[in-house]
Amino acid sequence: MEVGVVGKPNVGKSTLFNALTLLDVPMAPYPFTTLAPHKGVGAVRVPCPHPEKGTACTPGNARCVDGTRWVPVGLVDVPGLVPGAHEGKGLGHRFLDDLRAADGFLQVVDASGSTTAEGVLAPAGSQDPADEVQWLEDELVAWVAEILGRDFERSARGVELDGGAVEDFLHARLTGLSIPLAAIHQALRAHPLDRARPSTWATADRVAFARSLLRIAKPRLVAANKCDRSSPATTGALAERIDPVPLVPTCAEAELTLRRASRAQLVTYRPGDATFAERDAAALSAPQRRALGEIRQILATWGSTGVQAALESMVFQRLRQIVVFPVEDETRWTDSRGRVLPDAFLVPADTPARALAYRVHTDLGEQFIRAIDGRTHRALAADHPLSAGAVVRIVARR
Ligand SMILES: Nc1nc2c(ncn2[C@@H]2O[C@H](COP(=O)(O)OP(=O)(O)OP(=O)(O)O)[C@@H](O)[C@H]2O)c(=O)[nH]1
Ligand SMILES: [Mg+2]
Repeated sequence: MEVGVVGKPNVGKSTLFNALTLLDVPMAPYPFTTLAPHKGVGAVRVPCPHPEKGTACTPGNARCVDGTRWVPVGLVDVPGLVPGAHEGKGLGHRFLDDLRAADGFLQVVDASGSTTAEGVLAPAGSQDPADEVQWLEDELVAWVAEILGRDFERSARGVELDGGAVEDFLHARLTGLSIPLAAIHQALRAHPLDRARPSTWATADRVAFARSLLRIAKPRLVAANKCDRSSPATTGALAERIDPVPLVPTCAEAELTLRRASRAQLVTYRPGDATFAERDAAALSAPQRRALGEIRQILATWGSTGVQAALESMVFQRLRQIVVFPVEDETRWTDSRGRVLPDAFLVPADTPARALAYRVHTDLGEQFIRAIDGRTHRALAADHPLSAGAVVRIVARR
């Protein structure tokens, strides 16, 4: 699972990325601070089932803090895009290829309306963030249409001659974009295109197809950042105007400060929380105390910094992921070495039991006999859809 952090320059993408990953990529109040893509790992929260067994767990990939599992999610921070990037404006489209593997896009906008389309600071409220939600989609569409369109006519004629399926042809052209074949079928249904003669498709047809495909296969969520300089009424109105793209107000700067202060043991704070506590008031400098006071105000207004909520909304609602716990002993919920609930896997909601087996190991998928529900101890067939929080043993031929 990987989420791309995208948007125009100077809106706080790297700040949000640093907050989620606790990495240290450069941030600055001017455009094009980020010049190359950065990868990192954030995490989403789910309840850990270990209390049901009355024992502690032995997490391997996803740490457990006070009964909450933090399940890793890949993140990519890319340089800012400007309108016309597909024609080479700004840094152009050069780095979009680093988003090929992204399953969805977290678009950061400046909710305070104080950054121009090129990322230059302007008076608050002078810019309309709804505009960039629209043009960013156009840029992403142009990117996909361009990948699709490379030498299109000639290749399309080849498929027509061979009598191949147009879906397979399109899928092959978009390999690397991690788009499932089913999404291509769905996007094609949305357009009355001549499937037998793809070579006759005009550029506009490919663009329309790319737009549907992106909406289906790469969900987007808007982080209305710098909300500390906006108001709930303003972000609420923005949310209505960009509907159906969902919006979460965020203050990336506050989240980054809190996470770093927590790492430095200055405060007790868990990402997503509505409050934090100073650990040793005497250890704080006057500016630190002032900054924390301002953050307290932000939390009081908004309920949280929104950063953790934005990532979780992306992963759980937009990408429809759930977390499941594969085990080897369905009674004790352990692996072969006796570790309790060692793994927590993100999988699409309703993943069939056998698909989870493949995720654990190809052999386990191929030799699959049945799965066993760790709570009911009932056998589950290969196509049984798993639900959130399931503890599952896979039984395979050996
Ligand atoms: N007030 C406020 N400022 C913020 C917030 N998040 C980020 N900033 C500031 O916005 C400026 C730009 O932040 P970056 O994270 O570098 O922005 P970016 O989108 O990565 O910019 P590019 O890499 O140039 O595209 C910095 O001065 C940040 O401190 C926020 O939530 N509130
Ligand atoms: Mg940046």
